[in-house]
Amino acid sequence: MSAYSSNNQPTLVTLQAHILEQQTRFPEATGTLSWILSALSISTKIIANHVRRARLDDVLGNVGNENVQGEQQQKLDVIANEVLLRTLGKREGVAVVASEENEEPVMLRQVGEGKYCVLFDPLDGSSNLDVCGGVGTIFSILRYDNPAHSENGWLQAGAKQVAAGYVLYGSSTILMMSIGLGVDMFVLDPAIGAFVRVAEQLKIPHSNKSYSLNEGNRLTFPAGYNKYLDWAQAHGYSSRYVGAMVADVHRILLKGGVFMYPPTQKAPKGKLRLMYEANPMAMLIEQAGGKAMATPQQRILDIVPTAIHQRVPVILGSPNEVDHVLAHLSE
Ligand code: AHM
Ligand code: MG
Repeated sequence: MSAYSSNNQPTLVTLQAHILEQQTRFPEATGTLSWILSALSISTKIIANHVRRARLDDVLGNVGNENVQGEQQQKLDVIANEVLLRTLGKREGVAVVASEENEEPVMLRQVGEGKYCVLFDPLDGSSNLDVCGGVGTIFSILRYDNPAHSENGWLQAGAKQVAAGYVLYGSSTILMMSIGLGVDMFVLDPAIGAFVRVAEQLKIPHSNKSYSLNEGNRLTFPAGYNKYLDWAQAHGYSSRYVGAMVADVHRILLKGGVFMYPPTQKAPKGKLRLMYEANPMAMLIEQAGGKAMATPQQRILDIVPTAIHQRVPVILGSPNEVDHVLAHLSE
């Protein structure tokens, strides 16, 4: 079904129109959040353009610096980060921005002058860039308008996110977003320069015999993960792993299955970052009817962070598939 010509969807809905439509459901809304979402949309269109042109513009490869996580910064990590900082910096409602690429959150306005904290991973999976693989931007928005928020006020549990989403720069540019009213999907139409809504209220399949994790780390996984993998392989499961969270989670959200990044010897707390990778993905997955856990007892969205770049183990996806993993971890 085309986004432009459906019988039950006579009007074309762009992301902009969708955001304004959802804003009307909150009579007290001032439009500040909508304005921030629109800045994110513009940023990701600019980043999409850089990603498409990366080899032509000779911006592939490392900058030669390490970010705060001790990882090599790619040139496009830096470009994408600057695009987001510049676009969001101008939006009045933004009090704080925090990025995977910056050691400390950047205070733009005091409590009272800005209402929101915007956290992001500007270019997730950027090592995939050199081989033209899928990469993405992940974002999370928290309120920051309470006097209690003044010191490290961004350290809030993911359950408090007011919006979350990601953009996948793949064979097409896809934006997935939730403001707590389900998950909606948009595709960037390069001909008109706008994200066009292609699906509303997306639901993740309950089951799918598919798992996604870096099996190369298997020798140092906690035993329960290996028991799960033995069980899954004996039961005809397929393995799919791109190595870019946005691309891997996008497939799980649409087709079902389970995505995991377990603790390893190299990353004993897991590799993925809680506040701008795991939390936004967990919100989308739960809003689509899935599950997102750090351990059998710990829902990701309930974790109260103690540091902006904190890491967390991740098990998320179809409810039945997450349950299979948790059962093996609990044995
Ligand atoms: P990055 O934010 O530095 O790009 O790292 C995060 C990425 C995720 O996209 C992906 O799930 C994971 O790292 C892959 O890690 P590994 O190469 O260890 O499998
Ligand atoms: Mg990342």
